[in-house]
Amino acid sequence: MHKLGHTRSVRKSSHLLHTPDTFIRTQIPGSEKTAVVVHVSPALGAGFTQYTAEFEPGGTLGDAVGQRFLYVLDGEIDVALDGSQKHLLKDSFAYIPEGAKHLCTSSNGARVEVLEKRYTASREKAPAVLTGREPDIPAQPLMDNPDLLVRALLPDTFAFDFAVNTMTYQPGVALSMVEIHVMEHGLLMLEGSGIYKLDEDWYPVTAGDFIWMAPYCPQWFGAIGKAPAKYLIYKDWNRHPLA
Ligand code: UGY
Ligand code: MN
Repeated sequence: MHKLGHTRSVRKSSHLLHTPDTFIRTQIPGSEKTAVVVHVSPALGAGFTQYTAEFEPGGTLGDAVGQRFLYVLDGEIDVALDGSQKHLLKDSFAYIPEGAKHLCTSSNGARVEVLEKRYTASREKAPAVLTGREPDIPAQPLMDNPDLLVRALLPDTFAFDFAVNTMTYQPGVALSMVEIHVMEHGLLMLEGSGIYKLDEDWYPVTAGDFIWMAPYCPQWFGAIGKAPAKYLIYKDWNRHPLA
C-alpha cells in the first residue's frame, strides 16, 4: 500500500532511525549477486560503516575498507582466508583484521550484518581473525539485572578498538539509566520491540530497525511486548579520546 509520505525513519544530527520501508539497495565494488543496504557511514558523520549484505544464491561480497565484522542474520556464508574456509551459520560472527585478504560467498543465499572500521592501533598487537557463535558466548547481567543480558562477541582487550555486543531484555525491562557517552553506536534490532529514547525524542522500534547514535546522544531503551527484545550493538571502544 502507498504510504503517502509516512515513515518511522528519522534523520537528526544526533541519531538516525532507519526502518525497512526506507531501505535502498546499492552495491560495493567486487560484489556479485549481493546487494547492500548502507545504514550508516562517514557521510552521516560516523567513524565506521554498517550495512546489511543480502546475498543471492552464489553471491559474493566486495572488498572491505578497514577491519570487518560479519554477523549472519539468516542463511549461511563461507569466508575464505589464509588458505582455509570458515562456514558461518545464523548467529555466527567473524572478525577480520584490516588488510587481511578474504572472500565472503554464499551458496544458498544469506543476510549478513557487516561493520567496517579503520583500525586505531594501541600498544597491543593488532588482533587476529576470530570467529564464534553468539549463543556460545557467556551472558553477563547488566548492572546486576538478570533480566538484561549482555554477550560481548569480541574480547574486551586493548587489541580491539571496537566492541560488538548483543543485549537481550525480558519484556518490561529497561536500561536503568539514560546513558550519555563519548562512544557512538550502530544498533540493529534482532528480535522483539520496545521504545528507544534518543536525545529529546521517543521512538517505537521493532525487529529489523537500525539506529545510529552519535557520540553523546542521550539514550534509553525499554522492552515492550510478550517476547524478549534483543539487539546487536556496536561501539568504538578502549581508545584514548584523542587517538
Ligand atoms: O554499551 C552500551 O553503551 C549500551 N548499554 N548502550 C545501549 O544499549 N544504548
Ligand atoms: Mn550506550
